[in-house]
Amino acid sequence: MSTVMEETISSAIVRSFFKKFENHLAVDVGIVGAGPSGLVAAKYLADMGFKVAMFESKLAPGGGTWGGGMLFNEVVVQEDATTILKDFNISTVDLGNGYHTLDSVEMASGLIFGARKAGAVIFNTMCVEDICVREGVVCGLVVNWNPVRRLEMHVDPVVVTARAVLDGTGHPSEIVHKAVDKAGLKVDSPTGGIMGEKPMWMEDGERTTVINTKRLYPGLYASGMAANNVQGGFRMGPIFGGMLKSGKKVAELIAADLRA
Ligand code: 48F
Repeated sequence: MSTVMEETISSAIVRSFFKKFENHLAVDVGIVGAGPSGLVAAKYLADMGFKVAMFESKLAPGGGTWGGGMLFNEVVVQEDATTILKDFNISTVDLGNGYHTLDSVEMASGLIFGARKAGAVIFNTMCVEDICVREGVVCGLVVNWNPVRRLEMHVDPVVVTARAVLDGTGHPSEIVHKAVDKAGLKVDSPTGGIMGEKPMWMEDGERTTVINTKRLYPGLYASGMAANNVQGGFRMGPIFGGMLKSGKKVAELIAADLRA
């Protein structure tokens, strides 16, 4: 009885995973959450030559993209965001009124594939449970398996150091919460803390998502709904132009700071 194939396959998976993980224990940019804003940021940063690792607590990256609006698997983007989708080779249907529709499955899978192909590495099923702060700079992510967190197992995490940390965790802005509530940092918001997301107002939410995308503290940035939650922006539902533009803006901000 031969078990050569079983041994070969197990060994290949274990070796290649640990090579990948070890190679990303110190990165230029650590992105928490693989939703649309984080994935767009990951692609552009990787395209610029930065070493990018993304940590996504769920099995499937893509965040709130997959389900469209109310599980109708279509989303809407504004005309001026379609250039970003073209960079990912994602198709849209022009409605002729300044808006385009697109298949949410194509959008999620296209953003994931584009970020990965650009060179960003996505560690799915891993959650970030804490941050590192040294000498006034956010400089690392504390990571663990999400099933460990969900089962409340008493298992210590490991640390991934990063020159820049992006909170792309969506509505809860989990990483900025760690910065404010646990590390006691004052972030760049009107109160120095987290203002909290306001109710639905699509037009204002879309406009301010991009404005709210900024460096919050040395080494710490927020994009997408995380940025909106920190600055007290409105929610906007299944329109995604603001998310895409936020991801592109934060990539440019991070790149400029890392090159300075
Ligand atoms: O919420 P999400 O899709 O992020 P986003 O880029 O986009 C928001 C839109 O999807 C939507 C919207 C559009 O109009 O309002 O909500 O702001 O994705 C956030 C991802 O972060 C993961 C989470 O599973 C999701 O896939 N995430 C959250 N907390 C953690 C995390 C964590 N602590 N560690 C790792 N991943």
